[in-house]
Amino acid sequence: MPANLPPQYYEAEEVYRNAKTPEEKIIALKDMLSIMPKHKGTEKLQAELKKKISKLKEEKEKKSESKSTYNPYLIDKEGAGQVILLGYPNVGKSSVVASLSNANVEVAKYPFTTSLPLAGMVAYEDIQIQVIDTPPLVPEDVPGPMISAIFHADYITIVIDSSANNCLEQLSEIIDFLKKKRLIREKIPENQKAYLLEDILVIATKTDLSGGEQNLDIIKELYPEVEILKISNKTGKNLEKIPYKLFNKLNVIRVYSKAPGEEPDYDRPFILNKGSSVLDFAQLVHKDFAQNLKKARIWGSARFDGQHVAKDHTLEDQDVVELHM
Ligand SMILES: Nc1nc2c(ncn2[C@@H]2O[C@H](COP(=O)(O)OP(=O)(O)OP(=O)(O)O)[C@@H](O)[C@H]2O)c(=O)[nH]1
Ligand SMILES: [Mg+2]
Repeated sequence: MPANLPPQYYEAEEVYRNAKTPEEKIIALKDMLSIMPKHKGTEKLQAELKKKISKLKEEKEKKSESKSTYNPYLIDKEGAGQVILLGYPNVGKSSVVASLSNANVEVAKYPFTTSLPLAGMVAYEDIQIQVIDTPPLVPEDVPGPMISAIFHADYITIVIDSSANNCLEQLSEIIDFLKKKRLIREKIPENQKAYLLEDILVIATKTDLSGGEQNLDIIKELYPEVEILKISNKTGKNLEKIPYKLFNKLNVIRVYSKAPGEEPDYDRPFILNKGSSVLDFAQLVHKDFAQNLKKARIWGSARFDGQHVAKDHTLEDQDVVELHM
């Protein structure tokens, strides 16, 4: 029986052939699999693709376990989430990380100052967000390990220099690059990491210099869906807004645990994905809790404090939860 594959299948196959990293290959293979019509004629091909995906996943795991293939671009996650800053040379990526954290990043007048990614911890209320300063992104020549680092992060932020003549290009080229890598998409496929264009926060630096307003007006016209935060590392304008914006974009909530008869433990918020349930929280606290969970009480988003809730109750940011085994 002929497979009768649609043209989108061959587009995804092309992406697969050009992929440099296992992450990109897995995405392309998953696309091929979801595009492929499911019938007798494609069964063999489906099985082949699934086998390739699991082999790539295995390879990736082995690689991350072995120290010999240590990739300095892949930074272990810490805090409530990992945000990677992407941008052209000299736009002020390192300056943003320096402004917001204690990280020892290098800032200089000339381009290509940063040669390897470096993490800074940025405080937002009672949590820390990990923000990664990166070497400049030149879309036509991005090293494989950097691509892996972009896939590894929980969220992407594009940094542009509002005062630069090529300000528009700084944004459009990176958006096109991320689209090519299937990281910006029009629809997010199930079980795949990708972002809608309107999810992306753009940080426009150097708004203390002239020419920026005009550049950003053009960008707003061409990319009305993109959120642009205008900042200045020099005057400090709007820097204080960044931590909250990033927290929001990470789509996580903070939940505090409370033992029966005791005060809540506000020192150690648990971080969960938005939409998580009481059971998800119990699993994070301890797997025994999850297995033996009888009931839970919550303070915060519930209608009244100490309300009894079911295991599937959806938690909100800053809820306090008391688990009963
Ligand atoms: N006036 C002004 N200068 C800035 C601002 N942000 C950064 N700069 C300057 O721009 C230059 C480049 O800043 P960096 O933070 O090193 O830029 P980068 O994007 O990390 O550069 P690479 O590591 O080379 O990619 C430095 O001279 C900074 O002082 C800003 O908001 N206003
Ligand atoms: Mg830098």
